[in-house]
Amino acid sequence: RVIRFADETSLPVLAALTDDNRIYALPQRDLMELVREAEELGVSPLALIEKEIAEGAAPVGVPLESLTLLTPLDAPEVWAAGVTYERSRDARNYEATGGKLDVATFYDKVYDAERPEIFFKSTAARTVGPGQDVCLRSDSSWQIPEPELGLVIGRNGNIVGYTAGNDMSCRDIEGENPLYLPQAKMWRRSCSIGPAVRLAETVADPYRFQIACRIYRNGELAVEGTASTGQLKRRFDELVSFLRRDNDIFDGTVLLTGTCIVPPNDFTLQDGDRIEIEISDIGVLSNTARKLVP
Ligand code: DO4
Ligand code: MG
Repeated sequence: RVIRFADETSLPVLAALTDDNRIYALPQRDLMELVREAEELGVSPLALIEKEIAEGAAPVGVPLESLTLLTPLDAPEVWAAGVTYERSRDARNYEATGGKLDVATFYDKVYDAERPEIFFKSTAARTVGPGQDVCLRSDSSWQIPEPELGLVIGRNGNIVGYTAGNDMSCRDIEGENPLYLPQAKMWRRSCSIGPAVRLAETVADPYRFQIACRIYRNGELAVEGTASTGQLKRRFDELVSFLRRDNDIFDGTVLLTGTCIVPPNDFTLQDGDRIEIEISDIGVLSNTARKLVP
């Protein structure tokens, strides 16, 4: 895995995190620089990291928990796919129809259509990393986190790695009118990614990631859900290919792949709730929800 942390002068340091939790500071400034360098050398990113470690990359002498982790990369853009799991389709139908689950909607249509739903979710400036606050909108009273697997993509559409992401969402704004989707999805600090990027070449089967979401209120577990990327309706390369149709993407773009865990319909996030999103082989992304202070 690859992480970034802040050094004592608050500058970002790129580091490799081994499965037995050893950490090595890498000379590259960020993940995509490492990927480009590996391309130029004709080796894989993992092979380049192994070479750096063999040639003396500095071991970081403190445990992971005591580092100030940053977003694992400055994703220039974060896009998101929607209604890619049955659970998301059913939750959206509930919002849009006031609970009349037998009514067919555009969510049913998009779930079955050839073209997936893909929307613009965030920019680097709106995206936070592990341990940072995500914001709650002041004009919504039905807000949830959406735990999602994120694909880290290179400019040519190659999947470099996988991370965890939170597509914070306002169910009331989206349910009122689908044209309000951008407002239901994008505001200050409405997206988080991290804590690490698992290099794609180290993943045998990306349809076997286990995803868990836990929400703590006043230190007590209030909501818990689990799912697997095996339940995804689409293929990851299919989502990437639609994102790239007649579109330029930048190195390090993140594509969130949709949520498969939705809290109960009577749940809304409150100021101070701590959200944990755990994805197997990636790690735990933890953020606290905070009301926006103008
Ligand atoms: O249709 C709206 C958004 C869907 C979404 O974000 C998801 O399924 O994760
Ligand atoms: Mg989503």
